[in-house]
Formats: sequence, structure tokens, C-alpha cells
Amino acid sequence: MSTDFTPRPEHKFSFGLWTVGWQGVDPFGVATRAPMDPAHAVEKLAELGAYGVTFHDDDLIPFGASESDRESRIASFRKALDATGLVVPMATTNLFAHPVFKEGALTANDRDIRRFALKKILRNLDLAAELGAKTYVLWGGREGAESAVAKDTRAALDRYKESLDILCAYVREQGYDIRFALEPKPNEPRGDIFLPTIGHAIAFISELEEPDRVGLNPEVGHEQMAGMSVVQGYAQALWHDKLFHIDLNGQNGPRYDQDLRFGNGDVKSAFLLVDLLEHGGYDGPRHFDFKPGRIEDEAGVWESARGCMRNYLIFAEKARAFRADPEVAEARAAARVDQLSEPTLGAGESLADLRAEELDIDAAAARGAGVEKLDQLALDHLFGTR
Ligand SMILES: [Mn+2]
Repeated sequence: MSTDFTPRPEHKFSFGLWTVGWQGVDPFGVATRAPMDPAHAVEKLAELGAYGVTFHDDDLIPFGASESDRESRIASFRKALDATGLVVPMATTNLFAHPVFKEGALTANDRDIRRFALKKILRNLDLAAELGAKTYVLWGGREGAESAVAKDTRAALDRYKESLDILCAYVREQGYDIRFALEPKPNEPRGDIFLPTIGHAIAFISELEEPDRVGLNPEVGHEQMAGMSVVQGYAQALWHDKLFHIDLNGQNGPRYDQDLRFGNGDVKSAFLLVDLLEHGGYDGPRHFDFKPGRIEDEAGVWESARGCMRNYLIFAEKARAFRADPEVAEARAAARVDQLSEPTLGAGESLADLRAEELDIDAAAARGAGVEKLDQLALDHLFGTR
């Protein structure tokens, strides 16, 4: 096995400014780390081998900053990008932190707040386009409710759709090369969030005026919080051509949003996810959305960022070795994995042909699936014992 797990720009690793810059504020405690200058984050990420950095408007420009303050912060960020060669593949809007969004943003009952949310997105969309972002993520953290008594879900979805339709038209009219990516999450910070899973989001997109401009940014931990299979969810998003962007991190089952570094949490799922991404046709950024442990100092922050990339490269190498293993090929054939890619009806075959066929039902029912052997081979590759 190759042991060079050095991240390089061609691996397309990217990080949110809010990840490495997270100060450790949680519902029970205040910050444990000092604020991080975005330019410093850019320099360190480039040094570690990342190719991209992503941001919420408020990560770069504090909410309510003056025009001149805004300009000087953008200039300093740009200078760091130019000096390091780091790109901005994605940007997004913070529609959840300020108290004005406490009851929602694009789906707030209060119409004034919905209008302000839209205006906030439009402003950062212009900056995203200027910085060359190709994906604009929408995570509706506050879009939801604790009680359905005061939130008309169907009206909220009408307003969500209205906003997406407006944003798609704006991007088209401006000629921006940007697509939107919805990020599903079941709960937290709201009791129940709209578009809680990949499936809900895909169904919603099909109702939009310009569905081709909108896809998904699924996050590993969010799917696991909902008790869903991450690998199946990402695979279905790929099947619909909707895997526009990804948020990689770690989570241990359905509980609060842990945002662990990629690789911590469900390791087997992470391995199979990397196998899917590397061999299933995904060519976008390998983007990490995690929180370096609140118990760490800045050195620990960079260790965790390094760990995310290193784990991805290790999984990718193991997935390659797994697929190249002749015994695996044999076990896959025995498990009839490839048969699933064969159409159930042959070319030119009629239903009469199908109905005339006699299956030896007892023999078919008695056949083993051969999955245990294949799965153990996958584990042996993952453990490094093969
Ligand atoms: Mn998360």
C-alpha cells in the first residue's frame, strides 16, 4: 500500500472558514480559542495542502460591518488567496446566527424578515461570483419549528420555492456560473428543520422553476443524525445528478450534531463513502465541514484539519486496493453484485417470454448471498490486515 498521504491541491480538499476558525462556543460554554483572521486560515490551509476555502458572509465580514470595514476585510482575504493560490469553490449565507433569524429566514412567518434574508443572500452571491465560487450552499438551519401549531409547512415550502426561483433567475440574469446546493438536516438548531433529508430535498427541487440549477450539499453527520445511510443517500443524490457539493465530517449515530473530523465516527461508512466518491463519478471539491475539538488549542485545530485530509487519502488508497484485489473480484461475482447492473428484461424480450420462464424457486431461495465474505474482505482492507 502506498504510504504517501500528503494532501496536494489536485486532491481538491477544501475547508470552511467557520471550521478551523471555530472558537468552541457551544450551548454550555463560551469560546475556548481566540478568533482567527481569515487570511491566517487561508495561509495555513494552503500550507497543509488544501486547494480551497469556503465561507459564510459573516465569517468574512461581521454582521452589520460598515462599508469601508467590509471592503478592507474582503481585500485582505483576496490578498491571501492571491498569495497562496487557494480558490473559493463555494460560498454560503449565514441565515441562522443573528437573532433576527430566530424564527426562520426564507420561511420565517414574518414577511419583513424573509425579505431581509433574501437581500442578505443576494449581496453575498455577488461576492461569491466575484471570488469565482461555482456552488452556493443553502443550509436552512433556522427554517423549521419546534411546534407545528404556528408554522404552516405547505406555506413555508411555497416561500422556500419562491426564494429559490428568485435566486435562480437572478443568477441566470447576471450570467453567474453558479449552482445552488441545498443542505438537508433533520434538526438542530430547530426542533424540526424543513427538507430534513436528502430525499425530501430532491423531491422539493423537482418542484422548482429551474430544477437543473439546484442540487445538494449533503453532510455526513446530518444523514447519520437522521439514522440514514450516508452511502445510500449520497449514491441516490449522484443517481439524480444532484451531488453538487459535499460536507465531510464524522458523527456517532443519532444524537446532537457532533461535527467530528472526517474519519472519527463511523469509520466503515466513511471508507465506503470515499469508495463511492472516488469510483462513483463525483468530481467536485472534497469539502470538510467539521469542528476541531473545543478542547484543542490552535495546534490541535491544524492537526484535526490535517487528519481530515489524511483519512480521506487513506480511505481512497484502501478503496483502490480493495477494488484491485482478485479475491474481492471473485467474491463480488459470487455475491452477484454485477448482475444488478443488468436490465431485468433482456433486449427485445417480451413479457410473454418472462411469463413463460420457469424458475426453480427452491434452488433460487436456497442460494446464499455471499455478502459475508465480501464484507469481511472490505473490513480486512480497512483494518490493514490484507
Ligand atoms: Mn454538522
